[in-house]
Amino acid sequence: MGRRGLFILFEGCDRSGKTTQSTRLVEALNESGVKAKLVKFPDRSTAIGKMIDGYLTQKTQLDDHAIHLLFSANRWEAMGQMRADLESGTTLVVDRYAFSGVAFSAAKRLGLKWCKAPDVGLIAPDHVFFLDIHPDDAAKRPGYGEELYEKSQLQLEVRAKFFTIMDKSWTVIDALKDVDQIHSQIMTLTKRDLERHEEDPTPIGKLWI
Ligand code: 2DT
Repeated sequence: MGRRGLFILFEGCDRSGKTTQSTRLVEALNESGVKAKLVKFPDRSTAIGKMIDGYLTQKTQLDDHAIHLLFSANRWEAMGQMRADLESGTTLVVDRYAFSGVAFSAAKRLGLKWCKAPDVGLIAPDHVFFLDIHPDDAAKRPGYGEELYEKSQLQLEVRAKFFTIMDKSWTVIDALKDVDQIHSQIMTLTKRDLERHEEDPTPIGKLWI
C-alpha cells in the first residue's frame, strides 16, 4: 500500500489569508503531482453546517455552549471521509479546525478544558500554519465585519487564545507579508514534510490525547 496523505492545517484570525493560502497550496501540490484536496470548516453545506451558518450570519441565536458543540459535530461528521482520503494517499489541506473551535469559544469565556473535550479523538493535523495578523490590520481588509465574530476586541482575545494552545509543531507566519512570499514559504515547508513522511512515515494521529 502507498503512503497515507498528510493533514496540513491553516489556522488564524479572520481575514488572515487562510482561504487564499490553502487554495493556492492545493493547486500547487496538485500541479507538482501530489494528490491534494481542500477541506473547510465550518462545512456549511450539511444540516449541522446550515445551523452554524444561520448563527454566524446572525439569522438565529444560540447559546455559546450549543454552538461550540455544533462546530465540533460538524468536524466529527467529516471524519469518515477525511480518514478515507488520508488512507488512500490524498493530502488534506484544511482551512480551520478544532483550534479555531477552542480559540473562539475560550475567547467568549468558556473554559479551555470544556472547549477541548468534544474534539478529543478527532484526527490530528501533521503540520499547522498559523497566519498571524493583528486585528487592526485585519479590519483594513475587504469584507471585514460582515459576520458575527468580526469585531476587533473578540479577535484580539481569539489571537491570544491561539498563542496559548499552539505547540512547537506550529509554524507562525506573518500574514502581512507578500502573498507569493507566504505561499512559497508554505510550499517549501510542505514539500519538506512530504519528503520526511516518505522516508519515515507516521500513523494518523489523534487530537489531544
Ligand atoms: P470562516 O469565516 O472561516 O468561515 O469561519 N469558528 C470556526 C468557531 O467559532 N468555531 C469553530 O470550530 C470553527 C471551525 C471562526 C467562520 C467563523 O466561525 C468561527 C470564524
